[in-house]
Amino acid sequence: MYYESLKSFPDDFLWGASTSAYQIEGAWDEDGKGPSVIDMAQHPEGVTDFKVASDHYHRYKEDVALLAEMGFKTYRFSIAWTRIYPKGTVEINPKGIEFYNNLIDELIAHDIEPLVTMYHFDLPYALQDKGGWSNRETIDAFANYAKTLYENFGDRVKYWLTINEQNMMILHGDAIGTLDSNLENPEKELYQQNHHMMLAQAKAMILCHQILDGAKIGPAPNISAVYPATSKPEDVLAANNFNAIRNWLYLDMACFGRYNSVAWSYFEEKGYVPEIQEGDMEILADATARPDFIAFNYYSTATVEASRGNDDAKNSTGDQQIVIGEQGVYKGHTNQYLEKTEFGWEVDPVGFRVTLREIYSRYNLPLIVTENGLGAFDKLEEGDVVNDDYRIEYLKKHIKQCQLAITDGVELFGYCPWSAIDLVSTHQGSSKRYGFIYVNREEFDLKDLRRIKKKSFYWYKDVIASNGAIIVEDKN
Ligand code: BGP
Repeated sequence: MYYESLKSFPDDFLWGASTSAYQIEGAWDEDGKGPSVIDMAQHPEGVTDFKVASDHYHRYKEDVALLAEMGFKTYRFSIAWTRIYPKGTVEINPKGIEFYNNLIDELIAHDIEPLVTMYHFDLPYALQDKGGWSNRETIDAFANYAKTLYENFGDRVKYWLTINEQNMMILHGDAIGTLDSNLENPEKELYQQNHHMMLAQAKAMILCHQILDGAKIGPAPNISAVYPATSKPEDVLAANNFNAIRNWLYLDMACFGRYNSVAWSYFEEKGYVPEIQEGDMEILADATARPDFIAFNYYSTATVEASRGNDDAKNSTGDQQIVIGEQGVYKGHTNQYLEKTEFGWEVDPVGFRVTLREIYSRYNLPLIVTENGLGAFDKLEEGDVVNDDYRIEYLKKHIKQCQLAITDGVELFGYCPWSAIDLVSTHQGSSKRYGFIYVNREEFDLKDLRRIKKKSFYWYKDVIASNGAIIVEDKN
């Protein structure tokens, strides 16, 4: 739809950006922190581990001051479960509570609303050792952890996110580094884990509504509109399949408290039906287990064609944004209309608007974007300059689509691109940068880790100061 004029961003729009604990904090074993699955994982050759990352644990004050300088209204970060409970449950680590108390206080002192993800890929290794999400005990460990967070930080944190990209942990856990390589029947086991995570999320939402007055909680999946490769009905059906498996399975459960029927038929066909114990569906369907809003991460759309069941066997699951396919269900297809980033991720700003519209019309809940951004090999030039015009272009186009979606009637209340500050990518190291702030380190040479404002820092500051107006006025 073409509009003569666009609606403005709401006055209280939450401009900010995101990070996650293990990708930014470092201090991986300091002050009583226990190991997580990420700390114990093998990292791809040639890329750094997460031991020091961006050293935010020691530099959070300087970092928050920089976010405040950009004018952030909110900051989305995650709490490392293993700082709070080094072994996942039972014994609380006071130093972990202290760190996040300090970070939250620092944000509030700078008028920045904390937006907290409870769990961003870093499951405590002590729980993994006992089967991780395959073990039902992890459900209650998560609920207990969530309760501890509400009790300690709920007086100041109003916005909570349960699990970051549960769908990517299920579909691309091998790339992200969360997949337990000992699983005998991985797909079946993963959907069992998925069921347990859904229960954990439901319990955390119920507790949030019970314990905290006025707090809001939502899921944080990675959602991409799925296009059919052609208008051939079989391709459309394949897109429909992938949409159910990639997107709606997760959001239907969170928002409606039931399994998506196409995803369920897929489980039946493939032998992935999870074991459901008595009482599980009641917890999932509980009226107080419903989210107050939906947070989602968006990088690109996905395009698929029909798979007739005789394609080459699937030998890789791609990564978060690279779709391979599954025999007889769907097959990844390169979208010829889209450009790709240096890392092979398709760039689709219009698809962002499509995705926003689809989520909103399906669930009718307020939305916030908790990730969106461009990973690139930034170059530090003489005089501490980083000319990341490509990032500005990417973000500008996506913010414009937010505005169009708002004009379409989508209730969007915030935008938090990935990432606030340079950090370590899930599987492609610290040279794949996303931040507004450059961190002076290389893959294996930690240098001085000093913070340098990129060109996008100054640009985003102007975007926020104008409440997005400079984007609309820009006719390019
Ligand atoms: C999302 C994750 C983030 C983040 C981002 C970029 O899937 O939630 O943790 O890292 O993608 O991905 P990558 O780091 O693989 O480039």
